[in-house]
Amino acid sequence: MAAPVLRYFDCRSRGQAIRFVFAWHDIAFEDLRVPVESLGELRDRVRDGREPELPFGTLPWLRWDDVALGETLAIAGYLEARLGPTRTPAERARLDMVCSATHLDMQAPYRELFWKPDTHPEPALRAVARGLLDHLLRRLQQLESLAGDTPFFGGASPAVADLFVYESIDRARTVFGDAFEQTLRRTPQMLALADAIDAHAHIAACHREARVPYPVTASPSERALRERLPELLEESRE
Ligand SMILES: N[C@@H](CCC(=O)N[C@@H](CS)C(=O)NCC(=O)O)C(=O)O
Repeated sequence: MAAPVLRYFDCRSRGQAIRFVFAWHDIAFEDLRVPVESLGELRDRVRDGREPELPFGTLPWLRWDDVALGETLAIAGYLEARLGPTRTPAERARLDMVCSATHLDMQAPYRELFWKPDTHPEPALRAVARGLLDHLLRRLQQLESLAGDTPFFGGASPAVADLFVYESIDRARTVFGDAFEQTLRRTPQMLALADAIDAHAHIAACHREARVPYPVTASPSERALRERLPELLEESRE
């Protein structure tokens, strides 16, 4: 059987949760990382019909054996069906709900923060960053209410949805540092879920071997904006 191929930009955005799924399951996959600077080029190729394998002209894209898929949530659903235990329709729907909430509401909103020029006026930038942190806390509290008495949404071991929760938390930890850590302590089950996945040997290896990309988005302003964040968030607490 051929190794799965994941094609995505060399940033976290919609691809990192999927990379963590393969890492957790110790599945060697071809991690085709398109440089973030190539977004324009990809758009040109899609427009000219030179990307026939991408169903909607977007990444991520996964090929595994005879299945080829676009759309992040479809890929997540396929991986859960292929790698997870048999579940009832209600259990599957609950996991889909968690994947969708984390992907659309905890990962996609970084666009609003980073797709801004790095000269963006400070009060506005601070408000967007604070707004995103508050939004993440609300989502974590909602996830905490939804969590049952097992360590993961998937039960005793993580489902794909848990790795989407993990990516949302790990990304926020990396981007917001202490400001997010304080937020996370208010949802102890989500903190425990993230710490348990963090401690897993294959996930720890991804971090240790720098296989998790620094950029969250393809925005050329991201690095400069991130460097300003700790100071901005510190000031907004005063
Ligand atoms: N609904 C799609 C959206 C995918 C998407 O917009 N991907 C971006 C990269 S994060 C892309 O490929 N953009 C190409 C473009 O904007 O032309 C999904 O969830 O996978």
